[in-house]
Amino acid sequence: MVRTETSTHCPYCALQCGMKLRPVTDGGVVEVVERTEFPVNRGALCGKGRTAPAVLAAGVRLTGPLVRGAGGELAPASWDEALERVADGLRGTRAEHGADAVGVFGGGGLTNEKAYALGKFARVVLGTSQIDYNGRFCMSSAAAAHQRAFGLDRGLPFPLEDIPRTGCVILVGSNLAETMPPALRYLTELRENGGRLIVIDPRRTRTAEQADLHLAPRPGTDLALALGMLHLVVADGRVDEEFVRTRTNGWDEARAGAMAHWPELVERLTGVPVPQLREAVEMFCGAENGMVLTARGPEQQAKGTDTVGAWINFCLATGRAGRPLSGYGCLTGQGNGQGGREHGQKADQLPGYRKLTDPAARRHVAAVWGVDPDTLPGPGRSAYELLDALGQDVRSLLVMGSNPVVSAPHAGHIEERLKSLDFLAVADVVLSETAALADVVLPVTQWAEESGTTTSLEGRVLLRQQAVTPPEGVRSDLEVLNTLAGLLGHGKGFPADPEEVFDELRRASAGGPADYAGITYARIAAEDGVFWPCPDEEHAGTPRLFLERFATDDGRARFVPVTHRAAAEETDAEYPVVLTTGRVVSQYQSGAQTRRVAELNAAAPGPFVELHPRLAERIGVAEGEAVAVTSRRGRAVAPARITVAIRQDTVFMPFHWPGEGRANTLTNPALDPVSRMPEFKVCAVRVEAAG
Ligand SMILES: Nc1nc2c(c(=O)[nH]1)N[C@H]1C(S)=C(S)[C@@H](COP(=O)(O)OP(=O)(O)OC[C@H]3O[C@@H](n4cnc5c(=O)[nH]c(N)nc54)[C@H](O)[C@@H]3O)O[C@H]1N2
Ligand SMILES: Nc1nc2c(c(=O)[nH]1)N[C@H]1C(S)=C(S)[C@@H](COP(=O)(O)OP(=O)(O)OC[C@H]3O[C@@H](n4cnc5c(=O)[nH]c(N)nc54)[C@H](O)[C@@H]3O)O[C@H]1N2
Ligand code: SF4
Ligand SMILES: [Mo]
Repeated sequence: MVRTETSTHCPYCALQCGMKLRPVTDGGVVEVVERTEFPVNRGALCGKGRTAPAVLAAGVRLTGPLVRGAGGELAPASWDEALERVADGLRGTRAEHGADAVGVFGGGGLTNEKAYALGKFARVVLGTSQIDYNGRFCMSSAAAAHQRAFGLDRGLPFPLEDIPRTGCVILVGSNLAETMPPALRYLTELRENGGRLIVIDPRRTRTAEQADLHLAPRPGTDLALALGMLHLVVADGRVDEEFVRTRTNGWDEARAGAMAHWPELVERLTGVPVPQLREAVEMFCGAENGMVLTARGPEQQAKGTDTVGAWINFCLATGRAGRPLSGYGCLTGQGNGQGGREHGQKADQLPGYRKLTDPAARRHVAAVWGVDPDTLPGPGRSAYELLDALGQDVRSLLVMGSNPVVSAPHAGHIEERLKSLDFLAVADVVLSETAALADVVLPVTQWAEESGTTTSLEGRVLLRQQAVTPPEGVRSDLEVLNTLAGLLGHGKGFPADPEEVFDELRRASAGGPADYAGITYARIAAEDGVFWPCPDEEHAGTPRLFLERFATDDGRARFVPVTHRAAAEETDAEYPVVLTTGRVVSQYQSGAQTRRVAELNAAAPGPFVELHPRLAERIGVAEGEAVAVTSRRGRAVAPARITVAIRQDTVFMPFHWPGEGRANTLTNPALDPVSRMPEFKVCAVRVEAAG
């Protein structure tokens, strides 16, 4: 047997590490082999990437459709029966309650082709405005702030390889060492080159341990912190006046906002001592150039957009933007977190990062789709608002690529809303907690079993190539949409072949902000990825943005005036502790995939509550003992993990598990007014010994 290796990328996070897959049996079993020539990770992988093939195995993944029978149990069914049931369910709702009573919930892990096809399916076949996706819970605040300031949202405006060559990096609320381990190398190299690293995180994480300076603010106070640092920049005369004058608009108003946040006030709000604020400003401004990178810490707040805006203001005022080796960037999270937010599964969006409300965009995309622009619905609800409307305004739902029972804020409530639906269909690779509630479960192919493109956190469009034949009984998401479209009267326009979909996506995106027109499968394979925008096949792609001009009408970046405000839920006598949430290295997201991998479960077997020894002593729990965490929305119980690495007023829970230790039972669905991002990173809780 010929053992050929196939080059592809990891199914999980936005780093999209390159890897090769090598067959180990004739039966479709593969192992991961290093792909050292791929520049981003140079062969390095974290445990999740290394063990990803475990989820390909029968017994772990779904191998046939399931349909809920009269007795209420999910039972095996044929594909014909399952898809007929889905078509009937969606058609029935539409006939009875109108097109907007049918909802679609997508995911940032879907390939560009799938995200594109899903958005088109919703608008053209279902005629519904009610589509959104889990990326709303991810980087939407940074995306909104990017748009506001730069006129364009690409997470990183420069490739990762620039990081080690800048002078100073401020990393805000990113635990890169656990969430993108191979990328830690860029920070290590930065420091080896003499660059400085500042980490801002309420916890002394493995990432914070690498820093020259670690600031540990109270969760939810990043906006004040950024404004306080900008205040010092102004007070110390460190504003880059020339840059502000020639490349930006709106400085006077932004400056006024910062001046209102004097250091002592900021110390009081954040808990970060004034000397540390000064040290951070001196370190950053003392370097020749610098970058500010944010992740979910400051973004997943009900003021996430303004918070990122404040960091962008800080970069603009110091002239650390739109120049080589300087800039603001967001570390996007999901495998296709970047591409998934560009091609139309977002409530207000058309492919190519076009706006659904823009008549020219509607005309362009409608022409590619062969429909009348007037038939395209308008913008729909954001992810949480959509989930919150289930069983009421939205009565049927198709989920593709998300597990909201575990990952949505106020998850107990969302679980009830899902149960109250007239009809729920879930396409997934495993029987997730959300799939377990469905009327129909559609088992779909996974990364190694299909081809498709993803766009990494760098804006680099990558190709995952099929390496194995999927098991019989499993179909791709594109095949599912193709058949459903046919059953619902659209026999054309939904090809199942990914490259055919990509070619259409190229045309649909042409001329838009995220222009993929010049990117082909062949080019990606030959060039280790192509950075968008890439308007034609002769164009080399765009690794670095904004060096000449920003993507606004006049080419200038826009300062946005922002002022600090409190978290949506403040601590009080009844709920005196702050809960924040996040990730551990060995589990991914809702855990639907990684909780099924023995090696990862051994490393991270279950939920926990991280708390400071003082707090543990106060409530009388010892290491490993059960802690009850109660918020206004519910109660969760998990073992104590006691560490001095966290603030005394804060507890941390990872959100990867369902059941009693589900962090999202507690979280607050208060939404950012611009991005509609829920406040995953701050809510008020009470902690007690549960014994
Ligand atoms: N192992 C693993 N890796 C992943 C994922 C995963 O689930 N598991 N998911 C992927 C995805 S989709 C994403 S979005 C990324 C997320 O990547 P990160 O953003 O790095 O992950 P988080 O753990 O959510 O949050 C990062 C840090 O924010 C801190 N934080 C909490 N509250 C605040 C606050 O108010 N202010 C500040 N400044 N910091 C705060 C937390 O203590 C935490 O250390 O990871 C990707 N990679
Ligand atoms: N408390 C708290 N909650 C959070 C966060 C937090 O920091 N704190 N972070 C938020 C963030 S940043 C994110 S990104 C969300 C993520 O939360 P989820 O949206 O739940 O993300 P996943 O667990 O990745 O869910 C993806 C689902 O799709 C399936 N799947 C994978 N690939 C495919 C495919 O190609 N096709 C189909 N049909 N299915 C597929 C997987 O098996 C899994 O069941 O969670 C959010 N929730
Ligand atoms: S860092 Fe992300 S892309 Fe790389 S192997 Fe780990 S999960 Fe996969
Ligand atoms: Mo995410």
